[in-house]
Amino acid sequence: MESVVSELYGVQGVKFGDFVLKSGISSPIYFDLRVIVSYPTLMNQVSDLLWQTANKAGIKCNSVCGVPYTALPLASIICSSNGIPMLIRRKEAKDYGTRRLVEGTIIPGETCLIIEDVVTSGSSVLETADVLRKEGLKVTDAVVLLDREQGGRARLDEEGICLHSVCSLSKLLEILNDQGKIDCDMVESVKTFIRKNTCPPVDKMMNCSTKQLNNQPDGGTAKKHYKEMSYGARAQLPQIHPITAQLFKIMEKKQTNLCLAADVINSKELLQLADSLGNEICVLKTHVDILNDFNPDVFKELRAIANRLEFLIFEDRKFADIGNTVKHQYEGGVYKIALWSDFVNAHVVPGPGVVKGLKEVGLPLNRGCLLIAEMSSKGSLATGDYTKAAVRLAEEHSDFVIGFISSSNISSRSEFIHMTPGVQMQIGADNLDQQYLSPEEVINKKASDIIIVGRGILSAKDCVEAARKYKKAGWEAYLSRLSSVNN
Ligand code: 5BU
Repeated sequence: MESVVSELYGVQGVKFGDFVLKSGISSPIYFDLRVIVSYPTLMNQVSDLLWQTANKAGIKCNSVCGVPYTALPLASIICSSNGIPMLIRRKEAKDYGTRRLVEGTIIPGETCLIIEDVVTSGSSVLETADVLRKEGLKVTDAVVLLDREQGGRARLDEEGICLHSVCSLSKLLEILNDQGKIDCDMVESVKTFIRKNTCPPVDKMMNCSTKQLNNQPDGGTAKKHYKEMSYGARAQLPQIHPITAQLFKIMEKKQTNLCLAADVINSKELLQLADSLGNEICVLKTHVDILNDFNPDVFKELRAIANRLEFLIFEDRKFADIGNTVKHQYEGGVYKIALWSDFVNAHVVPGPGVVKGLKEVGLPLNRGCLLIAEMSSKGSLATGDYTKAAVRLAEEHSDFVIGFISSSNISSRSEFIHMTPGVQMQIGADNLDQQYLSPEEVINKKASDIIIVGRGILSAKDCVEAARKYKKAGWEAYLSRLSSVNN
């Protein structure tokens, strides 16, 4: 193993320095094991070690599946060298209609062993296990080259998966230190980083205060639903999209989960609303195409107000066409939405293409997208399997999709945000089939994250006072949700 660790260091599969992770956290160590595909001898050695570890543990399996993508070639080598059937998990379904997520012959009831390169929180292994289990396979073990010792083992254990690692992070540090490749200060600095960024077991998390939760980068995602996690803790999740992290941080800092639906038809009024209500909200939602007097400068000004008063801008465009068309609608035309809107939303009715098209424009600009999984209007057809399909699509594109428009929480993944329209203090409806729930119902009972309020605020005599009332109601509902599950 010593020689493999040395090789990994030599090919820069493991690096030391100052790295900013996707979550925004600064780390002294970084693994990029994708590079090993360029070193065939190393690939064979790593695959060998993985298989030896499985054998030593006495694992019996009918097939092997690598977590995409880095572990795919490792699984191929293991299967080919040892004559074991392989299964390939697709990250994206080939065809939305047939939705084949696993390639290979699946015999329900058989056992599949998962292979992975690095385990941190365990979420990638769990995702693959979920997919395999849904196909009727048993998943009881996972073999990993490197366990970062950040809580993944305990989390997997809770889900009935035993983790076997070729090497732990402590062992890797020890080997590289012995070989003189890193000094004792670096060893200490990595160990401190790991200590501070480890997800404790769930039973301990259940007793954590909100403050403690906020300091947990993984927020203890194991079985711990985000109903039980603070917005601040979720901002630190390893897989979080930068826009969602920013949003959760704003919510925690300003103590608001209120989004204003700024449905006005005059630009001056829009800017005045943004200016006077900006302190009360975390998001301002626009419908740019209802403005009678749109001009691009309005959105420059709106952006300046958003930056000053710290809220995000969400253009409720509801894209719903083929990828190529939505790409143009998002990037170009009169409105150039991608230029000024932090995130947008899309219907899932066209299939994955709509997300792929928007992503081509949005990803390079660090934008995000919500999928419309449910609607607030009476008789909406977005229910049942349609809603579930939206969740799957979000999971397949989590580099761009940040969450959902839905009436309640519909995904167990804490990094997704849920925003709910159709909110007023009084439960009821308007005369065009909009239906209303209260902030308490939406945030506390249905465990959504953000209330979207339009006329509840805009029709009030004093909009600022009304916004404060909704802000308070939304936040109190959130606090009581947290305290009811954490006490
Ligand atoms: P209201 O005035 O609070 O009813 O406004 C609700 C806003 O949310 C409005 O801008 C709608 O376009 C938007 N909305 C909605 O009401 N229901 C939905 O399912 C979706 C958006 Br998606």
